[in-house]
Amino acid sequence: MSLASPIQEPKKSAIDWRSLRDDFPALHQIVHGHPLIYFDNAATTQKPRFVIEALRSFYERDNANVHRGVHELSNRASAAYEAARARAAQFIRAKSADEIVFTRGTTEAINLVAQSWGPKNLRPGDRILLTEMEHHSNIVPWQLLAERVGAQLIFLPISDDKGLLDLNRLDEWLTPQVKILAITHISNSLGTVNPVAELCRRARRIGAVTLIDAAQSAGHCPLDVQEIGCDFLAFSGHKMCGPTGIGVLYGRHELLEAMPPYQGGGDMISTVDFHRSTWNRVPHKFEAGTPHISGAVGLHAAMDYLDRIGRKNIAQRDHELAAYAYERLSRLSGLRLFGPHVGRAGLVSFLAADVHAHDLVTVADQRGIALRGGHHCNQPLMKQLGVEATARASFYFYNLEEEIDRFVDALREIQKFFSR
Ligand code: 7TS
Repeated sequence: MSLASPIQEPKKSAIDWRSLRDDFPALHQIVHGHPLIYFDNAATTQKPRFVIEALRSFYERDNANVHRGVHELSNRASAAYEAARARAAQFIRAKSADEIVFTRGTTEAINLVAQSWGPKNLRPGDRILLTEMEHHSNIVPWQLLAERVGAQLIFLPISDDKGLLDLNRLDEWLTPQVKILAITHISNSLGTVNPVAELCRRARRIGAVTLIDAAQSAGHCPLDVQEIGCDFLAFSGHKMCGPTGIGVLYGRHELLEAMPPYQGGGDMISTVDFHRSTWNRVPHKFEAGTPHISGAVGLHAAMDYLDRIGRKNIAQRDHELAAYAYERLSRLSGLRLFGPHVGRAGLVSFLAADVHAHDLVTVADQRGIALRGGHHCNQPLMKQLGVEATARASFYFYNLEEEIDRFVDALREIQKFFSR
């Protein structure tokens, strides 16, 4: 499919996933003598020409700083930057563009909440509720906050290798001391899709604030912050066909309004005196210094690109690829698979007997297959699973079943080689 022919809500068969690959220049290359198979999409996705062209066009025509000039180029850059904000609001169905703060990515968005909302709202003895499957980016900012204010971190346990949260026991953790629940929507190691709307609903009942880490979901399924009922939501552009260095913090307006600035300088002020300053209105209060203007422009293009394919279709494609990979891998002997059997997001995490995850991905790389091996910034989760690392293949809509076949064949050969 090309972007010249936008598709609204096509049925499964209406999308020619193979021809979509033509939109991605990086997919068509030879690596170590083999056609590239890019299965590291949970780390970052490849970029379509549509996004690359948007960046090029911005730098060739409209490049200027935002919100300060009165000249034509500055006006164009400002308009493009604010259009991206409005598009991001629409993308996650926020009520207003003022609820969208541009950040460097998910990690910075979570740090912003922890450092700005946290100290004002947490007292010694209060609790921060996370889950055992969080990425370090949704653990370490809360550890820094807990140390600063004397709060305590607690973790919702996962069941077992299937990696589901035990909602029957949620009330044991959701006590009145819990002031914030911060959870991942999709686990980057297990592929678990958490029932975030249900979790937010239950947290709200005890008056806790909620934050959703949507790093792995924003580019993979429709997101509606009003339906989820969260207070904050964070995502990164680079994991959804957009550029690196740009991300979004969604925050409910009244919460953002009550929060102090995160960093000082640049456009976040209203007035500055030698000893005192006053703040710009939300969301500019949280955007100190020259922002990543081209990043916002590229993210805008990425959101348009994804919505022309349809995020429902992308979610379905993710499920198809993951189910196919899971089914093929589960027929190999000596393989331990992590995460849910069904309803998984588009990735598989596994360990092969006799082969360290790092060796496995190194040999796979020699066959042109890009996997990831390691703790995936989930060290506490790895400890819970009783492993040091896993190998991971993470898919996006441009991957094909035949790439999974080639990957499974390579895996079989690698197993044979290491078991000698
Ligand atoms: N949260 C989750 C669930 C993630 O998977 C990641 C990155 C982040 C937060 C951080 O995102 P960033 O854009 O701010 O860096 N996950 C991965 C991964 O799985 N492999 O490399 C990065």
